[in-house]
Amino acid sequence: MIDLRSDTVTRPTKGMLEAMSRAEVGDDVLRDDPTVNSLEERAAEFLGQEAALFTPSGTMANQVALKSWTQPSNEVIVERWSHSYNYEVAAGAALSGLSFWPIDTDDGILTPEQVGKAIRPANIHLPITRVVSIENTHNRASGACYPLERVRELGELAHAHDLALHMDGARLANAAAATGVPASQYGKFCDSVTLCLSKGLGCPVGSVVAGPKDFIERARRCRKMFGGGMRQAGYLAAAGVYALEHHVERLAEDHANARRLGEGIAAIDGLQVNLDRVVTNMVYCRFQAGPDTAKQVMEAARAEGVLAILTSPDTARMVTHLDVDAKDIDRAIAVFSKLMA
Ligand code: TLP
Repeated sequence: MIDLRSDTVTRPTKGMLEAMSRAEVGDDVLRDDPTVNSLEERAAEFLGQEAALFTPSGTMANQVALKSWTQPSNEVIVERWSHSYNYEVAAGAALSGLSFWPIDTDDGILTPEQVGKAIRPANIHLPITRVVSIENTHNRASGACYPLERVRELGELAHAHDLALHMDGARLANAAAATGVPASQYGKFCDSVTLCLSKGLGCPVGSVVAGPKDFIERARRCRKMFGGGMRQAGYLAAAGVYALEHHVERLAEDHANARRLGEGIAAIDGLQVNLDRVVTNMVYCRFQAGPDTAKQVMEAARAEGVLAILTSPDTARMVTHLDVDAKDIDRAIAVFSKLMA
């Protein structure tokens, strides 16, 4: 199978499994797990923050961050198609009593002007804006990256209004690889940052959320409340430590494969790819003939061993990762080419 549905589908490599099986562990709820502690220290440094917390998922990392910055009835400014607003089962509303102010963009990237207009004025009728949440890379915007300067501007704006700037950095390592800006530089302008270890970095499980020490203390309590206090989690954290050491540099390969895939797919009649938007490890491809063709071709591709997902009735997303190589990409292009002919 050539599985391009997501970069979450990877299996741990032999080296990673060995590191996991050798891990020294303890009870992490009691703060006794040396491998978790080591991962949290390294992740904090990687993300340019004082401290970090290991969580089972990216969703929990985002939700723990939102809860740690807010009180019920506060508001969070987000991009319309952001993950934390669309794909986390309305957890911000359900678990933290938050409302969201979604902003429409063409490219997933918020501007200070848009955010400035969305901040609520002081008025007894209105919720209090508390957080601006940005996504880097932006999943639904084809893996778009924030320019560092934009993050700096948004940080300044947020702080001038006493708001926290949160970055959903599920794929921040991809943004760093694509822009050449270290993740820690992005992190410097944010109050909190998440990073998924189980996406491009290839771990079976896990994310981190990073921020100032007092924020992480609150986040630790929120994680416990959400049921994310884990015990001998060092076996999982060891995969994260391994990934930070071995799987960051190689993300450039995934980006080169995405470009190869995008160019191959764009050359097929009836399939449309905006190549300007293929900047990290994602390719969004529109079936010009519409949803019926999209569905049929996707089913036929599955039968030929190539998996992708439809993110809307006529558009497929394909994501490259460490379990697909250039040969797999060529095979996927050949399959779509044949099926579209
Ligand atoms: N994204 C998944 C799906 O949920 C859509 C994927 O296949 O891309 N932030 C961003 C930007 C994400 O893309 C995701 C997962 C998360 C957070 C949540 O991570 P998990 O799945 O670990 O809860």
